[in-house]
Amino acid sequence: MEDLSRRRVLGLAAAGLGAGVLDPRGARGNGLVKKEQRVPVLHATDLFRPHMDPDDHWDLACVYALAHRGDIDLKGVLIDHPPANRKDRNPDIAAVTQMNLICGLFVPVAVGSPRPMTSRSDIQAHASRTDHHGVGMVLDVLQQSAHPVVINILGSSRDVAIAGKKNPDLFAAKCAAIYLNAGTGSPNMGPASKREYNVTLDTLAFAAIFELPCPVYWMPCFEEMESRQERGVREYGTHYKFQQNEILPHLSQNVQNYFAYMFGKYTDHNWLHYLKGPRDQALLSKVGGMTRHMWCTAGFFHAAGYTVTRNGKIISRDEKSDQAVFSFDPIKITCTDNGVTQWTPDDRSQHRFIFHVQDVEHYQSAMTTAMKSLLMTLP
Ligand SMILES: [Ca+2]
Repeated sequence: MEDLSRRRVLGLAAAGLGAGVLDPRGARGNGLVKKEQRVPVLHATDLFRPHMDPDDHWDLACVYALAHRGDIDLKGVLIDHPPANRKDRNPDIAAVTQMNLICGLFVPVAVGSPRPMTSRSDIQAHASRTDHHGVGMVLDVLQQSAHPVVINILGSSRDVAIAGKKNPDLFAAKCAAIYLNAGTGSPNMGPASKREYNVTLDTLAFAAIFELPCPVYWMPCFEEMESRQERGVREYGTHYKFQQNEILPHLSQNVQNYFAYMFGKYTDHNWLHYLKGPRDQALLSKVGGMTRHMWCTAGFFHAAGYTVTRNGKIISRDEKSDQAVFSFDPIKITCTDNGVTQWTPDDRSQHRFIFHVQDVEHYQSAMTTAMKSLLMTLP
């Protein structure tokens, strides 16, 4: 076993994509990394106020922490249109604005399409510019970026799928990778298997992502949906959980207030004064005792050029550590219109990969430790 203490941890991003050592105090400012070296990222998320699943707010904080550190260049936040049956929800522009202010960034926001795809090649030619606000952001970010862009999908696949079908040549040239957080990773998914939530948001869009001419890093949320009891860590599912007070009390007051404003489900417009105001210790203590279920964290590290060891250390993907708790394995995959996936390992595959937990025993604690050290870099 290698001596981790002698290894450089929290190290270099992928070759040519970033440079520097992650400073847990956040002292490494954005100015130390040239902008063109950061990985351009577009973040598509079902981030609502009041929140539905608060994991999207944790994820947003993670990508802002990577942007603040200079690992990624966060090009935009695309927020799904609230589901048709959730008219009490709005895209949480306050959370994005709070994170922009905390990090001194100016990341724009767009809202996704309310129109489900009617086939997996449906480009919704008659949609208004309003309906295609999010689709427009995807196409614009890819067109304007000097370097190929990573796209994170954390909710519906709709807007990215429509954009890809509208301009496949642009995706071939300018989409570095799609990290698709949806579906179930069982190699034996049957036609009657229960669909994962993000798939059900727009099943045809989920299927369409696998047809796009760009790399897809598929991150199934669970291995399968059948066993509802103790959903422990499985090899082909990203799911893990942690108790929020493992991380919350260690974050800056700004970031604690960002989380409290979300957990409090405030729908006032007081986001700025709340952010700068006193900590709501009673609320934070209450939510600190709650378990949070998480899925997407590993993809953020991977896109930024990192992996995570069994001890929760964030290291460069280039280090080829045998201690990495996850990998992305090349596969061949098909997906039906109903969202039923079938995949097999394929060493020749260049553009389709599946998330694979390499260390089932340590994955959950490793991801929690890594997320904590990442979020502690936020000012
Ligand atoms: Ca989500």
